[in-house]
Amino acid sequence: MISRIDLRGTPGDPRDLLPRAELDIEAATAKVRPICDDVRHRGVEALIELTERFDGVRLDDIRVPPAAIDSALAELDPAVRTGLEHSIQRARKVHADQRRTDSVTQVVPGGTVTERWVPVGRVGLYVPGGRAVYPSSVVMNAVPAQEAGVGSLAVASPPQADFGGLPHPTVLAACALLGIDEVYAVGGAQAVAMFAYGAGECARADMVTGPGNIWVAAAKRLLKGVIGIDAEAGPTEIAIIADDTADPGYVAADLISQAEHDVIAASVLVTPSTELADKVEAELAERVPATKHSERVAEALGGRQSGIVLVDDLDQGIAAVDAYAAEHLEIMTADASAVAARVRNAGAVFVGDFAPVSLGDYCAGSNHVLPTGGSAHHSSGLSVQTFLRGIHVVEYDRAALAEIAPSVVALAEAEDLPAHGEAVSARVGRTEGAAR
Ligand code: HSO
Ligand code: ZN
Repeated sequence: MISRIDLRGTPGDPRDLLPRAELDIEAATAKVRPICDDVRHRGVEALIELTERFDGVRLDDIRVPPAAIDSALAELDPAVRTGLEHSIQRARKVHADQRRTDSVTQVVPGGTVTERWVPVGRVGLYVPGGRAVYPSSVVMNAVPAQEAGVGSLAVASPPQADFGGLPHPTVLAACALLGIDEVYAVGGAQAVAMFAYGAGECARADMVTGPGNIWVAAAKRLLKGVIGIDAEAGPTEIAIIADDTADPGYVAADLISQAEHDVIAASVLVTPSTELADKVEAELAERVPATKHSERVAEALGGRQSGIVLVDDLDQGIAAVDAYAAEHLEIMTADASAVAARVRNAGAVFVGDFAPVSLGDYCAGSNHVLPTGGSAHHSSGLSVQTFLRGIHVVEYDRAALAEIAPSVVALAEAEDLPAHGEAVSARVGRTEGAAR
């Protein structure tokens, strides 16, 4: 059911040989454009109409009453509440350590550059509804924003007819635990437009983050520039590099765990051991039919985006996972920490037998919003840094400016921008280009 890709004896860049699905967001942007324009021009009225059309719920008001958020928490299953509390506590611990202190560099006597880290003012957090209701993603988006010091944080999530026209109650309860009381019952592309342009009570935001379906991704791509966005999230991925010391039951369980998200989720095992590959296949054959979402899992594992990749040795295996740049990479080899230290490209790395991806999805303290589709080659997951801007503050006195003036003037002249040089000469007197 899962295919095999044999890289043995084929040195070189394996990037094109590795399985990966592609999502066509471009095609969706044409459909999303009129929706965004409508929200821009007609505000709340448009949001109410679009919500009725797409979610089948007629809203009186887009804002979720704070009392509904409180009662969702009061009615939450205590075990889920404890789980969310653990998730929040651990994520806070890790993300608090990511806060940045300003750096002050004295470039020369009388000349300093300070890098001042300033949080984004207002952030809109999108939380999907429907099949993929992830209160854990509320935690993973809200905690870094809060730890960065974002002053205003609002959530949008589609209303659900089954829940009295409110967003999913566990999402509301997560908001309550995180201290978020500004929640809108709006979903899809129209929610992104609401944050980008503002509508009624919802003031425009500086940035929108959070997962979503293809329409949400298309709206983010379209409105990027009007509003800041996080990275575009594609289908989830797990890659596992494992040798013959790995437990095939653990490997199979973890491949299944991420395949459970979506029929287009990717589960990839990279191994130099055909024996392990055989054992993992046998485990999959046993476990897949028994798992709750077996059809979805079987389709994901059988898709061309998933596979077992055979390599000559761990060196080639590391080269392969580096080329793939998985959202999540598990390492189940002898001396897993040493192998982990050699990995260059991955959204997050999970080391050894007792750090499965699902720990990271909920309660490791790490963030689960991670780069997909190979973007781990150049990007990182969500963090406090995502919600900060570094502002350079430049302070020079007259003597420090005079000292460097010839260089500024020379560079300005070289670029045929003499007025740039004159702005310096006006302060410190005429200079003759770089002399020393
Ligand atoms: N594995 C997903 C996150 C998630 N898992 C949410 C369960 N809930 C993408 O990193
Ligand atoms: Zn997951």
